[in-house]
Amino acid sequence: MYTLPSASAERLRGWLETINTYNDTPEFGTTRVLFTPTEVAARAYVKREMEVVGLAVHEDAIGNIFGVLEGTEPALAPVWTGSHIDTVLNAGMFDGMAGVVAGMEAARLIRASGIAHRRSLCVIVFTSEEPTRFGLCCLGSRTMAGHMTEEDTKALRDQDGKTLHEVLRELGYHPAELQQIVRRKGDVYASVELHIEQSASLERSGKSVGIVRGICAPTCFNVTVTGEQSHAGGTSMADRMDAFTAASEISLLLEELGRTAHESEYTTATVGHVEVIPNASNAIPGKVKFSIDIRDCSLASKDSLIEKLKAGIRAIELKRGVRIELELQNHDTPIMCDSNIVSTIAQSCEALEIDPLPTISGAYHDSLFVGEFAPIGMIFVPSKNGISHSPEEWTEYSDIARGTDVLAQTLLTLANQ
Ligand code: HGY
Ligand code: MN
Ligand code: MN
Repeated sequence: MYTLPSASAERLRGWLETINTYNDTPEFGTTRVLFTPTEVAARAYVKREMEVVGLAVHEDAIGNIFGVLEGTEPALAPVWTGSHIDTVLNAGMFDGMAGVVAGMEAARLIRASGIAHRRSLCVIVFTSEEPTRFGLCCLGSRTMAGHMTEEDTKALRDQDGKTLHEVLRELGYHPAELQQIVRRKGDVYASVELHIEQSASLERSGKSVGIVRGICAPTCFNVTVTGEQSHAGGTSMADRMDAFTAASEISLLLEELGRTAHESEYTTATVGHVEVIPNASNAIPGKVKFSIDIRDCSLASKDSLIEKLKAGIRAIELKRGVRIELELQNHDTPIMCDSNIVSTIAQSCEALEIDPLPTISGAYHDSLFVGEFAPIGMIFVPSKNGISHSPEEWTEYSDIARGTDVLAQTLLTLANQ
């Protein structure tokens, strides 16, 4: 246990409220989409504040931001913390941002304490944890794990048809140098991300800190159902090939499988984005495009659900005479957290007289990909009513401060291992 100053809830609040002013939908939640002028301005603000804290700031070829507090033995593999500042549409002000400001505050506390730490500490803002702009999540950490090439950035397009490659080049980043970002095992000693829980387990248990044991991983598909566009009044019910009712049947099948067909209690299945063509009240939809998001903490359980889903989709295709195309976006692997980091977080909680809740993350995080090359851990702080990805998202600043105290103790302990 180290004697560190307590984290300042007011400072955390100031950072979070200022980051939240970089928002494209102030009338309805928070929207800060990757590499838009709003997000770029928010990045600049965070970089300035990192420098105020005393961190040496740099960015890599895909825009991951690093704020470094150098250790006494800088040649040793560093300890990482951090999260993201991009959001989904009409979101809240804590998802990702809480982990970034907690990392900055933990670094500030450690620096103010004057206690030596052998390993350097890096506070990271990962590029694009959300899939909002390019349909693929965790672009920065996915690249670090070696899953993103320059060719991939040319294939990812946003809703306006612009590629990630073009956007990176326009902002002065270097998509040709992505390979230099790739990390190998041993490059990072430990990584600990603080995040809001985005679920209600902490609140229901009356606890203020969660220790994450494992992180569920997403498998995402874009589905296109092609039927026959026709007149709503002139086409008899028997003569229709209605793409929307076929899509609806797939969605209900997915919900049923999510509820019943799995071995793990952490399975989720969601249709979140739907596009109906021509979207006219008196025309039978000829085409429907929609998203499928399946999560699980067990890969075997997720794979078994996907097989059942594909069989069910084939049956719907035959029965309704429509064509159904499934385009896989990503099929990511769940991960368990590192036992040394989990016990270090637990010791920090004990030293701070906090009784933590061991938990599983239903949401994915950049730690899912960092965990492919480094030992990871996560610290959760409560989400009011378990709500996230919504303007109703709320976490008490005092809870973020308590979580930051645990984070600072944990980072300093790991940095001296
Ligand atoms: O969707 C997720 O799990 C993350 O919050 N982006
Ligand atoms: Mn999110
Ligand atoms: Mn997040």
